[in-house]
Amino acid sequence: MIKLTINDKEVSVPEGSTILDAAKQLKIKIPTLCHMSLYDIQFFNQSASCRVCVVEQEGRNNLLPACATPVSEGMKIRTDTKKAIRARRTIVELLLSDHPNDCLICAKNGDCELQKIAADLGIREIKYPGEIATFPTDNSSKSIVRNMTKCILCKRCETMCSSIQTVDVLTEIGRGFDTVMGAAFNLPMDETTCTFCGQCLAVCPTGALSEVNNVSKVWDAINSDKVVIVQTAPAVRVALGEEFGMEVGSLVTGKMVGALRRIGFDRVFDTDFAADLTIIEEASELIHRIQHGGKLPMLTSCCPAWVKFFEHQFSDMLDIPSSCKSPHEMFGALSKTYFAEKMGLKAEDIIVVSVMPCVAKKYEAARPELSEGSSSDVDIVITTRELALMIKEASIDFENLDDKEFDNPLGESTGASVIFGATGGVIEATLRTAYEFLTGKTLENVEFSSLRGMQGIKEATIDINGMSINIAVSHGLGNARHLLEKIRSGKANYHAIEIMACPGGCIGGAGQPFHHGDLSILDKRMNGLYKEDRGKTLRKSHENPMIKKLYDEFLGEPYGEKAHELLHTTYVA
Ligand code: HC1
Ligand code: SF4
Repeated sequence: MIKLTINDKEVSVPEGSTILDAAKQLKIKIPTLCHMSLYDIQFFNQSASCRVCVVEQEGRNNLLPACATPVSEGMKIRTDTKKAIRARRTIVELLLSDHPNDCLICAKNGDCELQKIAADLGIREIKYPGEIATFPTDNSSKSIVRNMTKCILCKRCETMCSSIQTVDVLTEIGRGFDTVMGAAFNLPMDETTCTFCGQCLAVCPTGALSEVNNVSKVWDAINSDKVVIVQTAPAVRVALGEEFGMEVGSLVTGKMVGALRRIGFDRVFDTDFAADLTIIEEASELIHRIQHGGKLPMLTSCCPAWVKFFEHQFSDMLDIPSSCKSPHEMFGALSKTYFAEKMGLKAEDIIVVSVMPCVAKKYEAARPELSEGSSSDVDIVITTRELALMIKEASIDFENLDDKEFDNPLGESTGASVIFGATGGVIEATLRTAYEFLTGKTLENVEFSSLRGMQGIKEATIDINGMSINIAVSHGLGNARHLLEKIRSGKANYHAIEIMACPGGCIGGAGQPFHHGDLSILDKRMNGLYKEDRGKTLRKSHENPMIKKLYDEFLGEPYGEKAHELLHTTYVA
């Protein structure tokens, strides 16, 4: 242990700790901007590029960046000297001198860390006005807007994209005043191997990276003469409340339905219904592969960023992911066929809006494979944050709304579908059904605890009728790469694998209220989903009566011809 003092207070910290770590232990606040530590310091950004965290060390003239300076024995640090405070202020003033001041209309207004630090330091003028490095905005993708005029070169996005997601798209390019974070050759985002997971924008401290905002498209749809139906993803209901100051992890399903109705959607349905359907198709596919010598392991395919990742990085293995469309895409396909028929409508009379915790779903909805003729299965995707904006715009008093129920026939769901939103949930839901399909017996204990939690890669062997089924779960694309490389080299012997691109699964999606890698927030959201599962009478997808009706009335056999036509897809290298 290393002993030092900060502001005359003594502290001992492990060797290799930084001054910032030691200050945290003493509960001494040092402002930071570029620094980021995620998931209990499993990952951190230590570029020390902004220097906002400078402190003074007794006996030295130069200031030290607290986030990147290791402690040493006997150090005497002061965080509150005139010199340190003045330097911090000047640094922020210089950052502001090269930053547009359109805060009122910025995508990150209210969530911007530069805005906050400027406010905390009481900055009220642009002290060094002059030329601002200006770059064209990259609007090429359906998911992410890249506005480098707002970039402060903190490199958090690069750390996220390279160290955690291992996609390596974003890096520093250019020199001097022309430096930006971008892809090689400054290619537009939609021409790169970016997965649109959006985790870079979730950690961007300013509005340099933000999601494509589709709110006005939804208002236009609502004000049109089309029938506008909305579906909500499992993870939205345990995070939306945070945008209204409610306790983290609050389950707001009923209020969310009420708000969507007040906004003016013609039908309020649940992606969970389609998640139950996905389970029937995915469990049937898994059983088919096991019984007919098909390709194993089977990988889940509901996460679009993960799909794009394997299409780019593991194109030699395109036969292992399940051919199932993701639940919200299955929902879209059914809305424009099954629901349309029931209502006597044509597909083009219907607009399907998805509310998702994810920004990659925006890109997914535009994939040509996921449409029928000129009609996309899903027309518009908004995130949890965008839905919160709409609720605020409509002046709905969210917290005091009465609980309402989803509409039917696409609103009924079981507990199995709700847990899709947490890492491990999809495979747990699949097992609940596969077990009963394969054995014909009732599964008494439906909770597979070894598949739950935030461990990067989870493994379990489940006995089904004397057969050992090997399962793996990973979340975060770096962990996914690790698993995929094991499979490619023949070192893994799994039957089924669930992969989600975002740490924590969809509860940690880039469209959720910003969680800054705080594990306690992800835990609470996860627990909210497990609570909803436990509260349901039906907890296995194949018990959903509306799904049974759907097969009887419309689809025929699970994994049959019509199901293939509407609910399955293909991948491209
Ligand atoms: Fe997800 Fe899914 S769980 S991908 O994480 O399979 O986004 O919540 O909607 O489609 O159901 C996201 C969440 C979501 C799909 C489902
Ligand atoms: Fe990298 Fe994901 Fe950002 Fe794309 S969206 S640049 S893959 S972190």
